[in-house]
Amino acid sequence: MLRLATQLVRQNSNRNNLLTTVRFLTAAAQPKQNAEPDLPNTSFMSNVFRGDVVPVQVFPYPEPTEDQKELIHDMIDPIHRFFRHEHNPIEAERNGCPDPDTVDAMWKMGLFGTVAPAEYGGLGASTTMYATLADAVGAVDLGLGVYIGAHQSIGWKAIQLYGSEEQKKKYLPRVTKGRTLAALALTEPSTGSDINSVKMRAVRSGCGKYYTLNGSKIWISGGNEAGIFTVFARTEVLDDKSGGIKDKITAFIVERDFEGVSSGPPEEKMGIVVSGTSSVFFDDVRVPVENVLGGEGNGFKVAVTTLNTGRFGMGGSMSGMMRTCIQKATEHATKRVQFGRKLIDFGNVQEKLARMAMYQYVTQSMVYMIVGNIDSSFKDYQLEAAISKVFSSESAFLVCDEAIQILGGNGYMKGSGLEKFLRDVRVFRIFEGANDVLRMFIALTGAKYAGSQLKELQRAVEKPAANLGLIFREGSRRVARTIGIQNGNDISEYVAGPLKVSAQRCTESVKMFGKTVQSCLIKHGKGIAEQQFILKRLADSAIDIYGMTSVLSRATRAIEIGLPSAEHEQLLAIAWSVEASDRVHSNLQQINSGHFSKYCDTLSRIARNVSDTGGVVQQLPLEPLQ
Ligand code: MYA
Repeated sequence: MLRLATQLVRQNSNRNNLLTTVRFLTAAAQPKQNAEPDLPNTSFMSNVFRGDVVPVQVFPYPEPTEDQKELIHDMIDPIHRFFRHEHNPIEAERNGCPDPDTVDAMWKMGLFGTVAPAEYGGLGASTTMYATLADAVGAVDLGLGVYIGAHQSIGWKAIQLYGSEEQKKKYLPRVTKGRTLAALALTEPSTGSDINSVKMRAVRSGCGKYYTLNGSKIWISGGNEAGIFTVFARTEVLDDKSGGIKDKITAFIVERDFEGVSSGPPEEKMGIVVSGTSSVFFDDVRVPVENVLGGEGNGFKVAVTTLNTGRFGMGGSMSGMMRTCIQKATEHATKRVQFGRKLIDFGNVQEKLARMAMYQYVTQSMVYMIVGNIDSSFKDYQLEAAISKVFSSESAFLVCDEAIQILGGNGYMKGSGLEKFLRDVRVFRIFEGANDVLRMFIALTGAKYAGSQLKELQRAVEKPAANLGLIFREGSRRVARTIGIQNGNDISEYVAGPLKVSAQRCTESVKMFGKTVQSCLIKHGKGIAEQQFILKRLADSAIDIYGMTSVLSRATRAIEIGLPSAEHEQLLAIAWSVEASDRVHSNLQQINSGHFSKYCDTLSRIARNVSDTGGVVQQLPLEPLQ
């Protein structure tokens, strides 16, 4: 650390700012008081699928440590200044890569190894600090965010999570401080969201010392520059249970220098041009068995866990990007005069700005809730991470679009910077798990958790004598929930006075949600997996409930500690709770309504007609009957 700081001082004139930056990034994550990692499933959202409020991860809002508070105060300006002044997004996009001096400075500051422990060359920063870095980069250039993020959110993440001591010692210092970029090589021509459909093969040699990899990967972020890849391939694995051979996915650490590794040219794409995306080819590549990552046949788990831990980074960068859009829109709305009034004096501009502010607030509140939970050693956050990815990427697109609308013709011009943001942000709804697929993941994972409890109860009812305790407990829990007296299930118990009415809305949403999930499970059983019209609405409701809870918790903190922005945060939380709870109600009412299945059937038939025709079905209204 000392060496890094000294280097920085030598190489950068603004000594105090940069030292503060490094101190900020290295602030250790302190386990929080409320951390109870041993509880069965502390995920707030998993329990919401059962209609239960388990507050441990969400109330109170995660509090920064004293160290972090001090450093946040000192560092925000310097790090923002660094990205604003050392990086020119337009020029970098024109060149198709970041300026080498900017990259050089980022390596020197340790920004490519933020959360890796110091013993492996990283800064040893907390996840909370990483989210703050993502926010700072996102505010300036999402392309640069992906350049750094694809490297450390996912590129070398699996080595940190699953690497043996030898693997960590060998590879982490190279990617954290050794100027070697890392990439996650998962996607294939026939494998997008469906990880299990990976086709690439790795065959173990007769001597058992190496695997031979053959195949190709596409759209790999950083694929053209990376020196180290985490590659996923199918291997034959001895199945412990059956004793037979099974075809399973295995993760490997592959070096570009291994013979037979090559990459294609950077793809031409809509945005995030600064972060190269390319194919990577593996032609009879020999990979030593020591480079198997996370154990043979465990590749699926390695992939999803790596992706889970990376997804909040997107939310961080989206939150920063929205902040810039809001600033630009505000600047215009407060200066531009039309029809004799400033734009900000028009109700419809006010509504746009208010909603933009809410989307940003909800996104940021979710992200810092999740990273606070990760830093507190909670393990169950996969649902929340997926929710924040979906919500933040869609909010950022909307906010940017509305900012362009407020700026009008000026917003459409390249000079505004908003046009680039809109192109850059579009992919965030597609990569790191397409939002449509993640919605299904959220709804199904939650429903499965709720269903496991129903199954337990069903089993208990089959043998009532042996399970009276469970039946009684569950029975009284359900009655209590129905008549609204279940202890701890009322969110208004946890919020500040002015937010109690909003919290009641949230509680009502949770209750209605739990009941709807339960009735869907009873009605469809396992078949729920095929009910995507229902799953989508359940996922949207879950997203809204998590959003409401995050802002109620954060605004409560603001009120209780008397932040200068408390009154504003209170307004944001109140307004958001109205909108979000109305949406939850409407989505769930649709599912519960008698005509829903007919309506879904109509939509399916329209889609079939269109796909059977290969496009729009009807002729122009002017065309004669054929
Ligand atoms: S990289 C490529 C990204 N690719 C993806 O994200 C693929 C998305 N697909 C998936 O996540 C999974 O395949 C899905 C499930 C979710 C579709 N955590 O039968 P299953 C368990 C824990 O449902 P599938 C890129 O884009 C599940 O519970 N467990 O599986 C570049 C079940 O367990 P059990 C999970 O239908 C981006 C079992 O697995 C998870 O096949 C660059 C089977 O489940 C999970 N998530 O798939 C980004 N999923 O058997 C740069 C499933 O016990 C970002 N399971 O019941 C930069 C941002 C800026 C940062 C700035 C920094 C400074």
